[in-house]
Amino acid sequence: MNFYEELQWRGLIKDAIDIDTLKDRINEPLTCYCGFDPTADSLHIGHLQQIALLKRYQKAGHRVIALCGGATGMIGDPRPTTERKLLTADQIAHNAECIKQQLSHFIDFSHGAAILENNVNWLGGMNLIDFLRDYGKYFNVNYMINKDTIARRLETGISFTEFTYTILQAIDFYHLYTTYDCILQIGGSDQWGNLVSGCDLIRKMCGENAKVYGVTSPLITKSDGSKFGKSEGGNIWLDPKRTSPYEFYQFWINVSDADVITLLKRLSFASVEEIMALEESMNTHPENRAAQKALAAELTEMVHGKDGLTSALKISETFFNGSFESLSEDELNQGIASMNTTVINDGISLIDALVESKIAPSKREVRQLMKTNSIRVNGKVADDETMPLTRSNSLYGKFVIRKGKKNYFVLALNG
Ligand code: 485
Repeated sequence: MNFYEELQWRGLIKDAIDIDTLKDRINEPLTCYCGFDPTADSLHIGHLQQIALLKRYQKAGHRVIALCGGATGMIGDPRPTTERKLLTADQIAHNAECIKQQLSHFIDFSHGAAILENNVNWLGGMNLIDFLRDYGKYFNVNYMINKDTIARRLETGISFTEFTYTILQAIDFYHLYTTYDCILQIGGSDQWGNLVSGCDLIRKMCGENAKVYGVTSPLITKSDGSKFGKSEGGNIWLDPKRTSPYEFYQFWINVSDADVITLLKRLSFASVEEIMALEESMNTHPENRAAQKALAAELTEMVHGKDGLTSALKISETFFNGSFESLSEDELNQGIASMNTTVINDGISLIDALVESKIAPSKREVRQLMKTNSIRVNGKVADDETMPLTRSNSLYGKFVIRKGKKNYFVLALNG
């Protein structure tokens, strides 16, 4: 399998500009880029596929450019539904710093095999008259309003600000083409219109023979049609302060059998053979969840490092069947972040606490549950309903209650 065939096998090619030429050209070294707008202070798993793709290009011997949209972030790529709220210049500058940090965690920019750019460097100081004369002339408004991203906003309305966004992204491609001989832009399928704008602009400015390309990859969707990458609390972020390594690991461990192989192909660096073996194992022994475990371990290590993975595994193991005493306070907090917490008074008996916190509807129910060993307190089966919950038998002031196999709650001592 050559590089192009592998991208295809992995499902990483949706639409492409001039694919017939590119499928050979892509097997020789080239320079390519992908842009990220600093709309938040962290990237999320929706960005992971393009980050991994940049790494794939780099591994295949290509030079990659990660572009931080310090200027485009000030404008906002039109969303399908509504106008974006403008962020302040300070917010964008702060977010851009955070995102650049994150990108350098994934891609090694130190040896010239990769370049980190920010479009504020060429768009930031551009003069309005130059913009309109040098670039605006190449964009036909009739053509622009038929572009997908703009067409679907015509009903609800689109500001002139967002309307011009695609021109700015096109100028970026032109700039990177003339500065770094960058001939390929990649992005998710929602970027198709912007990739076309860029290639069109370069051909108009540099001549029809300019060999430039764009490749989109499909956005990740779930087999049941629901939105991918959101947990109940919102996005799954790459910043451990927003989504802990444990939560991140759990997200991937819980993907369905119907989705896991697609995700491995798209996001993992496991070889074709390794992924096929995991698929085989899923078909013969689905109960082992080997594919989910491999995916979760690889991505957690990629995003949170070896230590992040080690603690995610330890917390998962403890919550599944382990001894809670070995958890650090930070690990305990990662584990309980998404659980329902009730504050209780020091010294309250277990049975009163369970009823007051509505973990069980009545004392009778608590006794019933305890008879079948269905209540665990910090990992241990509870057999004494009168047990007082005090600081000395708590874990950092907390009690993790497990009811049945899967229902977890937290009781936290007051103060
Ligand atoms: O020259 C460029 C300037 C900005 C951009 C790209 C090239 C950013 C782009 N317009 C954009 O909005 N990208 C999204 C973002 O930044 O969050 C997402 C895309 C997704 C994928 C990802 O970035 O929605 O498909 O490309 C990397």
